[in-house]
Amino acid sequence: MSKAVSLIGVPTDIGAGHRGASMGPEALRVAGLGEALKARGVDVLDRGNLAGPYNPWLPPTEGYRHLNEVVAWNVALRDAVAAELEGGRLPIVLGGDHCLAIGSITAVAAHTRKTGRKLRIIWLDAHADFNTSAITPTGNVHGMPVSCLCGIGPAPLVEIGDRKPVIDPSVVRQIGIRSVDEGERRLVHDVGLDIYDMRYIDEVGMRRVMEEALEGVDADTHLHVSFDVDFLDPSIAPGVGTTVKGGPTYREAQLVMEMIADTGRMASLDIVELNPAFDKRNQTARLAVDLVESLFGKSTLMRA
Ligand code: HAR
Ligand code: MN
Ligand code: MN
Ligand code: MN
Repeated sequence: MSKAVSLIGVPTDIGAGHRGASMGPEALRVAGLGEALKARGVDVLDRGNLAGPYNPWLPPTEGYRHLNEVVAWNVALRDAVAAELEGGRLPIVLGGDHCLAIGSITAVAAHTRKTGRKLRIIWLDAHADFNTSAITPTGNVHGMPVSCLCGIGPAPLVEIGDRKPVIDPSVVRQIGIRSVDEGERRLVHDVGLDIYDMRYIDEVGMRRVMEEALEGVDADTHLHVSFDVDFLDPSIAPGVGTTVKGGPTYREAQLVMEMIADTGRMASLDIVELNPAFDKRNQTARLAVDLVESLFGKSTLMRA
């Protein structure tokens, strides 16, 4: 794992159904993200926040809310993430809502093609984020980043990269899923998306889920982690706009992070959907920092 990281704040809730994820970057800083990583020996550069359009808070047009603004934020993020990867640093995107995974992963996918590495995306979320304008119940683009990356979506988002589609669905492993809309359910089935839903986690346990999700990750793999904080059970993580009950416990979430850290292959990370307007005393931000420490190798004991 690269021991040099860059924090990129992206203060927007442009793709969300509630205001407030725009405060996520600062909440993560206040919770001590940078200091926690430095304490682990990581070289941390905080690049500050990207700039982009304000949220006009309009209803959807043709199935999308704020499409032009979503594109503007994602183009800026794509270029910022690309610059960090080219400089040999591990970008940590401080969201912001999950529409930002479009820009982030677009840069990551291009980088893996340039460097001839394999891409694996671990998508930690309560939601599959595979809606389209035709099936979305809301028009919120934070419910659509995975479909857009897979080439299903509006032209300015599916053509944001060096290649269309930006990724093949086969590189994605979704973990923690427990809220999928009606049309979305059919679509993820049709494209064969690899989804470890909560029922499967209950049945086989998180250890086996992670072994399966990380299978084939090797020295040539760029592992991207897209961490939607609503992945976590709302009893421990209330600070998100779209809570869904029945999520992973504290220990299950820690095990996910520890097993990712054990691969040594994480090369980029999104932390998204943290919404301080819903949080209590910044506890969800502090939990996110705690989990990110594990992603960077913090563990109770030294292991063989
Ligand atoms: N599936 C619902 C929709 O499309 C809710 C999506 C919520 N997405 C996030 N990110 N919070 O996962 O509107
Ligand atoms: Mn690289
Ligand atoms: Mn999400
Ligand atoms: Mn979600």
